[in-house]
Amino acid sequence: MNFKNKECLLNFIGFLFLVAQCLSMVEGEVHYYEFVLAEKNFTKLCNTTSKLVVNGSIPGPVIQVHKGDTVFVNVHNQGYYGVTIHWHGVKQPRNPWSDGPEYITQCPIEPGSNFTYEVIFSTEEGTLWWHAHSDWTRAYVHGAIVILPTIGTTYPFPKPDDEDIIILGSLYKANLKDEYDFDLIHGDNDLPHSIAYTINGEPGDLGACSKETTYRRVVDHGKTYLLRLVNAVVSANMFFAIAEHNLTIVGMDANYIKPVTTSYIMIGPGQTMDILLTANQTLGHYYIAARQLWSQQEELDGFDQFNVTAIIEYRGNYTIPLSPSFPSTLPSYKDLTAARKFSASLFKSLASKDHPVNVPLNITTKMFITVSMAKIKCENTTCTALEQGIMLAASANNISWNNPVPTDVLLAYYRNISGVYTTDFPDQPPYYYNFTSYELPDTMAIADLGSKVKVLNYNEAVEIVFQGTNIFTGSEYHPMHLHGHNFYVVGSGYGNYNNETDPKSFNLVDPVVVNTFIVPKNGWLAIRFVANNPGVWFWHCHIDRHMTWGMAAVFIVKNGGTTETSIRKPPPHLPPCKFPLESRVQNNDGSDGKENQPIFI
Ligand SMILES: [Cu+2]
Repeated sequence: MNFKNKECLLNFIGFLFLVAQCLSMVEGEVHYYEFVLAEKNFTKLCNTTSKLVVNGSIPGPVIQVHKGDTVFVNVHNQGYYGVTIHWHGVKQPRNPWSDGPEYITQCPIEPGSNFTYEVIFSTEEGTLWWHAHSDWTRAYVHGAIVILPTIGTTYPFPKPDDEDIIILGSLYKANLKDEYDFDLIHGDNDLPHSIAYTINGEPGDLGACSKETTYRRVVDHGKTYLLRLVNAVVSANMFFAIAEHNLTIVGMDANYIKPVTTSYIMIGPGQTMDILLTANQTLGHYYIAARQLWSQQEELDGFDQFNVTAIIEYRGNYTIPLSPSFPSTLPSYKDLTAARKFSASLFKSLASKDHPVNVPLNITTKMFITVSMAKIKCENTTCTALEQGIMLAASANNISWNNPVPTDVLLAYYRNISGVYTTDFPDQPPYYYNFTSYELPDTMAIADLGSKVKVLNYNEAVEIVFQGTNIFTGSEYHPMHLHGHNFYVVGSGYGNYNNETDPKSFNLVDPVVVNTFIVPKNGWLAIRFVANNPGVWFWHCHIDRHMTWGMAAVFIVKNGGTTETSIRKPPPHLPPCKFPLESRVQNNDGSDGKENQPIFI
């Protein structure tokens, strides 16, 4: 073989190698997990109660993959009620069958049965999480998803020396499922309240009987750690800080961002953040701490005021302090100024060659959606009464989402079953008013209960402005979550959205790409995305109190006309739907004569 032929052959081998690498990037690896859901006794805060968990632990197992991999998770339900699992932030191209929200894309996996989810990763890289998506079971049924860069690539920041997962969670007093079911039927419109927060399942030093089990992380001086922070709390936005250490946020919702260095973090339920922590302080013990942001009525104090802690311990020879230092930078519960700092403008995408930004510029569908507390008239049905014939609710464009009967939306759509949902979710609220006023008439609060979906054509370029309202003086920070897509956060502000002046300040250059973002209290949030994932996709406030009350709706993204742009075939053995489903408007015992109590919304 002469030199030229040799060179040709080498080029050809190189080409084959490149093709193989490209194919492996598309295909990714395949992983298999077994999740066993079962009740187990846990002793927390001096009390022993049974909780439904996955594989015996809170949080449950970590799913670790590389970008573009596929995971099969076989979920065996050995509990005593039906459950579904959602892979939060995984876009699942063409595969809504494995997305998980109950009565939206599937019916619950009944006790004694199992269902295998196929979780398809595509562009996600960083940290996401999985959780139950049926009633509030997710309180203890959740875990982290770690998505490492594709083999042969690396982070867009210096490689950390080590990493750790920090999951914020909630604790409830008794059996949460029983409490939730009871409250839905008898609860005078209230829903369960947590009694404490947790870090990796533990309340920490400040909780009764909890000191022994506080989560501890040993660090070496001078090293940098990647903390994968997940807010799995059921119903609260959280402040988070580490004593005497700055935090550098480098990723949100499995997308990299331009680094933001801060002394505290605000994180909504559903959100995830990748944070760099450099152990550069005096050798010692330092508290990691978190507490709730209370953004509702200032005068109410009955919320969960628990301060959850974990500890960072430096390795080395030094006198161990009696107590670790507590972060002085952790904002207090009602510090709305501290919350304001965490607006959309703080975060920017990398917008680089390797991590490009493609914000849709020619919008084909514009929606203006009020997210609001609400009330529903239910004279002709039975419901838990706020006053005679009125039920407390939450709404989007004055529609309060109600799970459909007798089957889930996806199956009804796929099989053309009529009467399950309607396609009239409105593009705007029924009336315009001063949404953020302090005196709003109750008539603005009236919502319709419905299973109304919005149908989008394939590749529709969508802009949504979510407008928070102050109905029932109940405005607060709403973390809105979209299934099946990521979206660009192009703008955000306080007060009423102005459709002439506010778009001028939109960031169309390097906005963050996320699956969840917070609509500020008495403010608005503008997002954009391309509806390029055919399927049925839930969107909702990730504060579960609000989701349960109906601050939710569904997008149906139609097929694009080719196999590659159409929903995949359903997997075998979808969990069957049983009738009747749980609903907020049945089994009412009527007014029990109790005085109306302050309600936390
Ligand atoms: Cu909300």
